[in-house]
Amino acid sequence: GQIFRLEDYQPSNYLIPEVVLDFRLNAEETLVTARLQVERIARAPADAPLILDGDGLVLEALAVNGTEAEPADYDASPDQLTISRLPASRRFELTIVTRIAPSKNTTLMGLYVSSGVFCTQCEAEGFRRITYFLDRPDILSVYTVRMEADRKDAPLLLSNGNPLESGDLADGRHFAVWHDPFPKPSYLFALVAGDLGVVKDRFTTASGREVDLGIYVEHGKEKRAAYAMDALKRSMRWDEERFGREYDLDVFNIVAVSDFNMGAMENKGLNVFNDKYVLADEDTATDVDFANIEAIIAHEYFHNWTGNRITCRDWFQLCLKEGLTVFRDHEFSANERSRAVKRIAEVRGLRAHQFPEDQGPLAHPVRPRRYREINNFYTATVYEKGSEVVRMLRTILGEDAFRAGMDLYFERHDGQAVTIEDFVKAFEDASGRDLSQFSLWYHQAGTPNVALSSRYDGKEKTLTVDVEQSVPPTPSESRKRLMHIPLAFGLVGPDGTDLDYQSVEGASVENGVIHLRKRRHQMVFKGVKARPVLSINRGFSAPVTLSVESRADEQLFLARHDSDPFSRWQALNTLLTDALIAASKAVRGGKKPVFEDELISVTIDLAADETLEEAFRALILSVPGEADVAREIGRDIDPDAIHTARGALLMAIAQAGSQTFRALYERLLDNAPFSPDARSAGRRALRNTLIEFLVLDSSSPEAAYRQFEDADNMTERAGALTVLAQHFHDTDVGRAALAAFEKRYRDNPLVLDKWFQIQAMIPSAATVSLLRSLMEHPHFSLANPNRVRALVGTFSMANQTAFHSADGEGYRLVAETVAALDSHNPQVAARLATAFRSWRSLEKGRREHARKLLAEMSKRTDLSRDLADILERTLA
Ligand code: BAL
Ligand code: ZN
Repeated sequence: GQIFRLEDYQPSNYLIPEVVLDFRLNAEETLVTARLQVERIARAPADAPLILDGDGLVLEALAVNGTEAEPADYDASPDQLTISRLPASRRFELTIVTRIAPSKNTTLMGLYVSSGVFCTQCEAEGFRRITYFLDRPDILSVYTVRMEADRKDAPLLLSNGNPLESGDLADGRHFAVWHDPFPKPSYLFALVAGDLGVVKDRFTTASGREVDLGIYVEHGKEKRAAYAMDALKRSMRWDEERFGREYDLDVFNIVAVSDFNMGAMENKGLNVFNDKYVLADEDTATDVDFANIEAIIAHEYFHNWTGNRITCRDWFQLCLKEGLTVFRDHEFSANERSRAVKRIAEVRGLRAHQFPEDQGPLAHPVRPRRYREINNFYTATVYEKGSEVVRMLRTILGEDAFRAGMDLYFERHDGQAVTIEDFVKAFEDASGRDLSQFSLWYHQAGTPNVALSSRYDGKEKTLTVDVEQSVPPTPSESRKRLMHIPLAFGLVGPDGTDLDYQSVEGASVENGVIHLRKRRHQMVFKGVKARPVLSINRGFSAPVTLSVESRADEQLFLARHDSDPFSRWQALNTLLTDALIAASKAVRGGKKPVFEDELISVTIDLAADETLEEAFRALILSVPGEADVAREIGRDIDPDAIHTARGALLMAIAQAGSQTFRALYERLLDNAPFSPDARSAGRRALRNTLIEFLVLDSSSPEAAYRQFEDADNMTERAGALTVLAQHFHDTDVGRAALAAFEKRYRDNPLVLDKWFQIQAMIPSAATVSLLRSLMEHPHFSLANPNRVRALVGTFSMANQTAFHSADGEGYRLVAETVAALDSHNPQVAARLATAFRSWRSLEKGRREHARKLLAEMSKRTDLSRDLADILERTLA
């Protein structure tokens, strides 16, 4: 397949300043008439052909300046329309008529039908499935969209921008016209037509613009959109207050659909959402769902400036909008919730999803230099590491200079399609700083490692710190350059407060941040009055791995006393991970794992510490997962040994914490009416972690079953069911709970997804066959991405023992699903296939099973470009 390279970027010879689209909507056959005002750029030769992108299109008619084109003057294939003879004038009009079949579109790209609703998904290259176009993000056009549909089936007709007119037509049909005054790339085009319920509200912007807000959902689900609406209004206000960004149209609409490849899409003025990230109430959504809805509503809304008003020059620049917008939604959530808890959750996510990507065959820079299929680059690296890079930029510049850089970026580039270089330049110009070394974070793949050791001289009152950075090789990048790594730190004194020092040599230190720029730094802190413990990378200021030479008692001290809550969690997490690695080794060597009493007691003490917020204490008790331990081990992994080791640790904590946990669990019971706020969610999170320890300690499912029965909200009900499924799936109680849940929520797809998901995580040799039978369940369907992700995606990402079962049957199940899905929805198939990305780090037997299956799959001749690309890179 063709490889696209950043260095090959060429501006287009033609622009399309204006587009008028006309849709005759019909599920089986939709006619699309596109009237394009085309302009040849001044320096292009007059005979330059115009090559428009298509994907599976049928051309019905083509006219140039209103006259039907001569067949000899153009060439139309499903994937391209080349017009070789064009008017001599630089401006002309093209009229293109295409015929498409929305009901047959299973890829969920372009125009398709989801539960009877016409909707679109055009990012990255879906617009070319609707009409022939210069389908690239640097072609900005003003769109006017006219839609015609059956009034009964589709009383609602929405597109980007503001509504212009609407009315009735003959034969029960009607029409509406929308106009978006802001030039935009084709990937931001959207239309929705169908019969939906709506929640309406209004928002007045800082400068007094009245905006009509609408969230469209299936009839009967309107109440479940209330939280999303509230999150939307808070997001709009926050972007004004924090970044000075106001909304710019008269309407802002969100539509929830049930079949969607991604989480949501930021189409100008008409966001389309996976309904999972809109619909919530206490009976059907967990606190995690509420938090995700808040974050994603914010994310898509924030794109209005970072992505839409200023967009990407080409798809290599994807992180320009995504990394930045993730950073903005993270800051928003931190503002609305607990900053420390939010940060810990972000870092856990980064380590779980981005680190393995960066450390495996699919590693790529935040701004990639090449791709075969851009859909495969909507990755944790582009999004999450991209956000970390922006966070580091703020750490380095400080809040004020960062804001000045953002202001300059908005002012300078509004209405443009730009690059990462443009973005970084705005910060250089606003701050007067040289960010060239820092920019390597965008260009160089791999997770840097920072090795650190320190020694204190009590006589001289000096602390000497030796630091060394290294970046491991990644595919096609064997030699790495030195990075600028900002490490926030503190010298924690005996009483837990940070010690002062008089001066420091060997590296620049500003506002509590060490700036590493060289391979090695030897730093000397002078005038340090007592022996400190070095607390490093506070708040996870840089996305690196650390190798710290420090004693366990120093980490324990930090866990108990660091003034930075993130570092307290990190210190404990490091100790628990090290203990689990040692225990896994013991298990593999046929020994019984043992854990230090002090490690167990600090965990329990922190969980019980009433001065700390409950959500933080819940994170303290969520001991590192099996995948976290596997990642840290890094090679020759035996998932069964890790599972056994972790089980032993949970049991040790459960038994030692027995009394404490019991009392705490009762005390946390909240009789107040449900509220999704962060504090209440924290209490429920802590109760949910405690219930697992209670049932482990008592060896009985009773307490969990009681919580399952008594719960008045989904967080506690699903939490209890998860514990029952994990530990008591083969008991009557476990089976009864699963059956009761299914009966109650059979008709609610989003909740039924949880039922599939919880079973996909069961750590048992029987889970593969359970999954095979669940795939025969009347409510299972490969056509619905949420369902596939809930069952097979969860299995591959969150069931270490069964997915990696030693006989290879877990791999086979996933490989077969990927293969079956590929002809239907390549994007989802390719994403599922990334579950194999760490195959080389497994022990020999499993590695061989995975390799064989991957090799078999990659031999198929009918693979989609999406899947072929993932398989080829995974095997390389
Ligand atoms: N642009 C694709 C969905 C998102 O990141 O918002
Ligand atoms: Zn985004």
